[in-house]
Amino acid sequence: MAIIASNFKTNHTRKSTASFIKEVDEFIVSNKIESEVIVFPTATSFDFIKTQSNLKIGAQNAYPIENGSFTGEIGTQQLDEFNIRTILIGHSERRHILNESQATIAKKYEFYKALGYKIIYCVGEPLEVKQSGLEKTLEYVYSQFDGIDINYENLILAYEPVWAIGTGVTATNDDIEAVHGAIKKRINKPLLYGGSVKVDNVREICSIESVDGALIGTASWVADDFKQILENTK
Ligand code: G2H
Repeated sequence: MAIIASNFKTNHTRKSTASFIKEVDEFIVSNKIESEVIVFPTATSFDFIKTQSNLKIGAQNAYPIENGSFTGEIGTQQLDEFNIRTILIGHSERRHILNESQATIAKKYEFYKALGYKIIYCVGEPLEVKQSGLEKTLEYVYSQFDGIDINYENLILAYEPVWAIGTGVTATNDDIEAVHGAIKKRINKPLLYGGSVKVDNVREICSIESVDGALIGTASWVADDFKQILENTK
Protein backbone atom coordinates (compact mmCIF):
# COMPACT_ATOMS: atom_id res chain seq x y z
CA MET A 1 0.00 0.00 0.00
CA ALA A 2 1.49 3.30 -1.08
CA ILE A 3 1.67 6.46 0.99
CA ILE A 4 0.84 9.47 -1.16
CA ALA A 5 1.20 12.99 0.20
CA SER A 6 0.44 16.37 -1.32
CA ASN A 7 2.32 19.42 -0.08
CA PHE A 8 0.47 22.63 -1.00
CA LYS A 9 3.36 24.82 0.20
CA THR A 10 2.13 28.46 -0.04
CA ASN A 11 -0.62 27.75 -2.56
CA HIS A 12 -4.43 27.66 -2.61
CA THR A 13 -7.03 29.76 -0.84
CA ARG A 14 -9.40 28.42 1.80
CA LYS A 15 -12.11 28.09 -0.83
CA SER A 16 -9.94 26.24 -3.35
CA THR A 17 -8.52 24.04 -0.60
CA ALA A 18 -12.02 23.08 0.52
CA SER A 19 -13.11 22.15 -3.01
CA PHE A 20 -9.84 20.23 -3.64
CA ILE A 21 -10.28 18.22 -0.45
CA LYS A 22 -13.96 17.55 -1.12
CA GLU A 23 -13.21 16.26 -4.62
CA VAL A 24 -10.26 14.10 -3.58
CA ASP A 25 -12.08 12.80 -0.50
CA GLU A 26 -15.06 11.68 -2.60
CA PHE A 27 -12.71 10.13 -5.17
CA ILE A 28 -10.95 8.09 -2.48
CA VAL A 29 -14.26 6.64 -1.33
CA SER A 30 -15.80 6.01 -4.76
CA ASN A 31 -12.61 4.55 -6.27
CA LYS A 32 -11.72 2.49 -3.21
CA ILE A 33 -8.27 4.04 -2.92
CA GLU A 34 -6.46 2.15 -0.18
CA SER A 35 -3.27 4.18 -0.18
CA GLU A 36 -2.53 6.29 2.86
CA VAL A 37 -3.29 9.80 1.61
CA ILE A 38 -2.04 12.89 3.43
CA VAL A 39 -2.58 16.51 2.34
CA PHE A 40 -0.59 19.39 3.79
CA PRO A 41 -2.60 22.55 3.09
CA THR A 42 -1.81 26.00 4.47
CA ALA A 43 -2.77 26.41 8.14
CA THR A 44 -5.28 29.12 7.22
CA SER A 45 -7.45 26.46 5.56
CA PHE A 46 -7.69 23.98 8.42
CA ASP A 47 -11.19 25.07 9.48
CA PHE A 48 -12.51 24.75 5.93
CA ILE A 49 -11.73 21.06 5.62
CA LYS A 50 -14.06 18.13 6.17
CA THR A 51 -13.20 14.57 5.23
CA GLN A 52 -15.13 11.32 5.19
CA SER A 53 -12.42 9.08 3.72
CA ASN A 54 -9.10 8.03 5.23
CA LEU A 55 -7.54 11.25 3.89
CA LYS A 56 -5.43 12.82 6.62
CA ILE A 57 -4.61 16.50 6.97
CA GLY A 58 -1.15 17.48 8.15
CA ALA A 59 0.65 20.67 9.12
CA GLN A 60 3.47 21.86 6.85
CA ASN A 61 5.15 23.37 9.88
CA ALA A 62 4.58 24.30 13.52
CA TYR A 63 6.75 25.57 16.33
CA PRO A 64 7.74 23.13 19.09
CA ILE A 65 5.50 24.78 21.67
CA GLU A 66 1.92 24.64 22.91
CA ASN A 67 1.52 28.42 22.84
CA GLY A 68 3.62 31.47 23.65
CA SER A 69 5.40 34.45 22.12
CA PHE A 70 6.68 33.16 18.78
CA THR A 71 5.55 35.70 16.22
CA GLY A 72 4.30 34.19 13.01
CA GLU A 73 4.28 30.62 14.30
CA ILE A 74 1.54 28.22 15.35
CA GLY A 75 1.79 25.60 18.10
CA THR A 76 -0.17 22.63 19.35
CA GLN A 77 -2.89 24.81 20.87
CA GLN A 78 -3.83 25.81 17.31
CA LEU A 79 -3.27 22.36 15.78
CA ASP A 80 -5.43 20.73 18.44
CA GLU A 81 -8.42 22.84 17.42
CA PHE A 82 -8.45 20.97 14.12
CA ASN A 83 -7.26 17.60 15.41
CA ILE A 84 -4.10 17.86 13.33
CA ARG A 85 -1.83 15.02 14.43
CA THR A 86 0.52 14.86 11.42
CA ILE A 87 3.44 17.18 10.70
CA LEU A 88 6.10 17.68 8.05
CA ILE A 89 9.56 18.29 9.51
CA GLY A 90 12.89 19.00 7.80
CA HIS A 91 11.53 19.99 4.39
CA SER A 92 14.24 21.43 2.19
CA GLU A 93 12.45 24.76 1.84
CA ARG A 94 12.49 25.15 5.60
CA ARG A 95 16.12 24.07 5.81
CA HIS A 96 17.42 26.20 2.95
CA ILE A 97 15.03 29.15 2.54
CA LEU A 98 13.89 29.57 6.15
CA ASN A 99 17.38 28.61 7.41
CA GLU A 100 16.25 26.01 9.94
CA SER A 101 19.33 24.38 11.40
CA GLN A 102 19.62 20.66 12.13
CA ALA A 103 19.44 21.55 15.84
CA THR A 104 16.14 23.42 15.36
CA ILE A 105 14.76 20.60 13.28
CA ALA A 106 15.81 18.00 15.87
CA LYS A 107 14.15 20.06 18.64
CA LYS A 108 10.94 20.23 16.64
CA TYR A 109 11.15 16.49 15.96
CA GLU A 110 11.62 15.60 19.63
CA PHE A 111 8.73 17.82 20.68
CA TYR A 112 6.24 16.37 18.20
CA LYS A 113 7.51 12.85 18.77
CA ALA A 114 6.87 13.19 22.50
CA LEU A 115 3.26 14.08 21.66
CA GLY A 116 2.87 11.07 19.37
CA TYR A 117 2.39 13.00 16.13
CA LYS A 118 2.89 11.22 12.83
CA ILE A 119 6.06 12.82 11.47
CA ILE A 120 7.01 12.95 7.81
CA TYR A 121 10.71 13.70 8.06
CA CYS A 122 12.51 15.01 4.97
CA VAL A 123 16.15 14.70 3.96
CA GLY A 124 17.99 15.39 0.72
CA GLU A 125 21.20 16.77 -0.71
CA PRO A 126 21.87 19.92 -2.77
CA LEU A 127 23.24 19.70 -6.31
CA GLU A 128 26.90 20.27 -5.44
CA VAL A 129 26.79 17.35 -3.02
CA LYS A 130 25.09 15.08 -5.55
CA GLN A 131 27.79 16.01 -8.06
CA SER A 132 30.47 14.89 -5.63
CA GLY A 133 29.14 11.32 -5.72
CA LEU A 134 27.04 8.77 -3.86
CA GLU A 135 29.32 8.44 -0.86
CA LYS A 136 29.23 12.20 -0.17
CA THR A 137 25.49 12.25 -0.84
CA LEU A 138 24.88 9.55 1.75
CA GLU A 139 27.20 11.25 4.23
CA TYR A 140 25.20 14.48 3.79
CA VAL A 141 21.83 12.73 4.04
CA TYR A 142 22.86 10.79 7.15
CA SER A 143 23.98 14.05 8.80
CA GLN A 144 20.37 15.20 8.47
CA PHE A 145 19.43 12.49 10.96
CA ASP A 146 21.58 14.06 13.70
CA GLY A 147 19.49 14.32 16.86
CA ILE A 148 16.63 12.35 15.30
CA ASP A 149 15.30 9.17 16.92
CA ILE A 150 15.01 6.96 13.85
CA ASN A 151 13.26 4.26 15.85
CA TYR A 152 10.20 6.39 16.50
CA GLU A 153 7.17 4.28 15.66
CA ASN A 154 5.17 7.05 14.01
CA LEU A 155 7.89 8.09 11.57
CA ILE A 156 7.71 8.24 7.77
CA LEU A 157 10.81 9.37 5.88
CA ALA A 158 10.97 11.32 2.64
CA TYR A 159 14.06 11.53 0.46
CA GLU A 160 13.83 14.74 -1.53
CA PRO A 161 16.99 15.74 -3.40
CA VAL A 162 17.09 19.55 -3.29
CA TRP A 163 18.04 19.79 -6.97
CA ALA A 164 14.85 17.95 -7.93
CA ILE A 165 12.43 20.01 -5.85
CA GLY A 166 10.14 22.22 -7.90
CA THR A 167 12.62 22.12 -10.80
CA GLY A 168 10.86 19.66 -13.09
CA VAL A 169 14.03 17.51 -12.94
CA THR A 170 13.14 14.19 -11.36
CA ALA A 171 15.90 11.95 -10.01
CA THR A 172 16.52 8.92 -12.21
CA ASN A 173 15.36 5.52 -10.99
CA ASP A 174 19.03 4.62 -10.44
CA ASP A 175 19.59 7.74 -8.29
CA ILE A 176 16.49 6.95 -6.27
CA GLU A 177 17.36 3.28 -5.86
CA ALA A 178 20.91 4.03 -4.75
CA VAL A 179 19.94 6.47 -2.01
CA HIS A 180 16.72 4.75 -0.95
CA GLY A 181 18.42 1.36 -0.83
CA ALA A 182 21.16 2.73 1.42
CA ILE A 183 18.75 4.56 3.75
CA LYS A 184 16.53 1.49 3.98
CA LYS A 185 19.47 -0.64 5.06
CA ARG A 186 20.01 1.67 8.03
CA ILE A 187 16.48 2.72 8.87
CA ASN A 188 13.54 0.39 8.71
CA LYS A 189 10.79 2.95 8.12
CA PRO A 190 8.47 3.80 5.21
CA LEU A 191 10.44 5.93 2.75
CA LEU A 192 8.80 8.30 0.27
CA TYR A 193 10.46 9.91 -2.72
CA GLY A 194 9.85 13.61 -3.43
CA GLY A 195 11.13 15.98 -6.07
CA SER A 196 9.27 16.69 -9.31
CA VAL A 197 7.07 13.61 -9.07
CA LYS A 198 4.44 13.92 -11.80
CA VAL A 199 1.25 12.22 -12.97
CA ASP A 200 3.16 10.31 -15.62
CA ASN A 201 6.16 9.15 -13.57
CA VAL A 202 4.58 8.43 -10.19
CA ARG A 203 3.64 4.84 -11.00
CA GLU A 204 7.15 3.94 -12.12
CA ILE A 205 8.79 5.66 -9.16
CA CYS A 206 6.46 3.99 -6.68
CA SER A 207 7.16 0.60 -8.23
CA ILE A 208 10.84 0.80 -7.18
CA GLU A 209 11.25 -1.68 -4.35
CA SER A 210 12.73 0.75 -1.84
CA VAL A 211 10.07 3.41 -2.51
CA ASP A 212 6.98 3.28 -0.31
CA GLY A 213 5.20 6.27 -1.79
CA ALA A 214 5.63 9.87 -2.86
CA LEU A 215 5.60 13.37 -1.41
CA ILE A 216 4.38 15.62 -4.20
CA GLY A 217 4.31 19.39 -4.53
CA THR A 218 3.67 21.13 -7.86
CA ALA A 219 2.04 18.21 -9.69
CA SER A 220 -0.49 17.64 -6.91
CA TRP A 221 -2.09 21.06 -6.68
CA VAL A 222 -4.87 20.46 -9.21
CA ALA A 223 -7.47 18.00 -7.87
CA ASP A 224 -7.80 16.15 -11.19
CA ASP A 225 -4.04 15.59 -11.31
CA PHE A 226 -3.90 14.42 -7.73
CA LYS A 227 -6.79 12.02 -8.35
CA GLN A 228 -4.89 10.66 -11.35
CA ILE A 229 -1.82 10.23 -9.15
CA LEU A 230 -3.92 8.27 -6.64
CA GLU A 231 -5.34 6.16 -9.45
CA ASN A 232 -1.84 5.47 -10.85
CA THR A 233 -0.53 4.29 -7.48
CA LYS A 234 -3.57 2.29 -6.37
C1 G2H B 1 9.36 18.65 -2.91
C2 G2H B 1 8.12 18.36 -3.57
C3 G2H B 1 7.04 18.23 -2.49
P1 G2H B 1 7.80 19.23 -6.02
O1 G2H B 1 9.27 19.82 -2.15
O2 G2H B 1 7.50 18.06 -1.21
O3 G2H B 1 7.82 19.43 -4.42
O4 G2H B 1 6.96 18.03 -6.28
O5 G2H B 1 7.15 20.50 -6.55
O6 G2H B 1 9.19 19.06 -6.48
